[in-house]
Amino acid sequence: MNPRHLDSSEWFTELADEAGLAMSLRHRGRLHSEQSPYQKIEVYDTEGFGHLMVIDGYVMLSERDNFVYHEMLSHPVLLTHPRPRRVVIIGGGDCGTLREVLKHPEVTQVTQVDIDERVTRVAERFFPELCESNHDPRAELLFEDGVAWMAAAADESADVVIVDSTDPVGPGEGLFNESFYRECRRVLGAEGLLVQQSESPLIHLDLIQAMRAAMSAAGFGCLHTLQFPQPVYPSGWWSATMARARGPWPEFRAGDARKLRTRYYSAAVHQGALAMPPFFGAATGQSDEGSAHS
Ligand code: AG3
Repeated sequence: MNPRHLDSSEWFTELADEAGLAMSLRHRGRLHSEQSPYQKIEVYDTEGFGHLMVIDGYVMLSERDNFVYHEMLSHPVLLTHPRPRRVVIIGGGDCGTLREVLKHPEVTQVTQVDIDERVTRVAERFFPELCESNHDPRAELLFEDGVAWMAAAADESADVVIVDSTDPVGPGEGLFNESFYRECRRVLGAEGLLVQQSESPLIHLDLIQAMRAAMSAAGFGCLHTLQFPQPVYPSGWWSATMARARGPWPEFRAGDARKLRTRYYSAAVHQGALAMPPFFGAATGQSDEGSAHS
């Protein structure tokens, strides 16, 4: 069967207008739809990717492939920090990142700050496996504005900040600018590490450049973008950008990487993910050897 037109009662489509691109998943029905105080949250029962969460028309995660994104947002940065104890997650309300962070025995405290409690409640119902560690005594879930929370946090009170945000539109917009990064830099001190999901290296290169420029301007002198596949996001190719006040970039703890139970991440994948293609290096100045900065 090769339908010439996609019937919208059977297909969920995310439009990536900026690239003249659409991504569709066939589904058996919409399981949930609500307008929270902040955004529209939907869950579809897809044929090939299990449950699919969509916010304001943008795909957030699918049951089938979210492990790639959540592992790559968490493990590279945590294993680059020599001793990550205090971790802050901004966004991440589905709790998939939180679950990965809690796999690290050195972590003593994780504070997750998502503006929208409804995302977590919907995840508990439709993605229970992602929420299985939510009652870990090290985890604290706050439902507040992440920008305001960061501005009020004490100097040098976190070792790692993970920004698991939506796209830079709607409630996520304030998480992509210099003033937010400046607060992160203050809260992390000289040794701390920041990581943020940074969209597609192929179709959002301009956004990655702007984000890296804002991070540098905020005092993060040493940046590393890494890449991984994420089939349900537009283009299927995604990235995260790690930042630190200055070099040298620490060697990652490859021995500890080998002890983690993961499905995508490994020490070899970590190394490979840091090798960015020539067009990316030409646009950002990051070398493919994983040693350059902005
Ligand atoms: N964070 C969303 C990444 C951006 C997706 N963009 C898009 N579909 N256009 C996902 C949250 C998972 N914890």
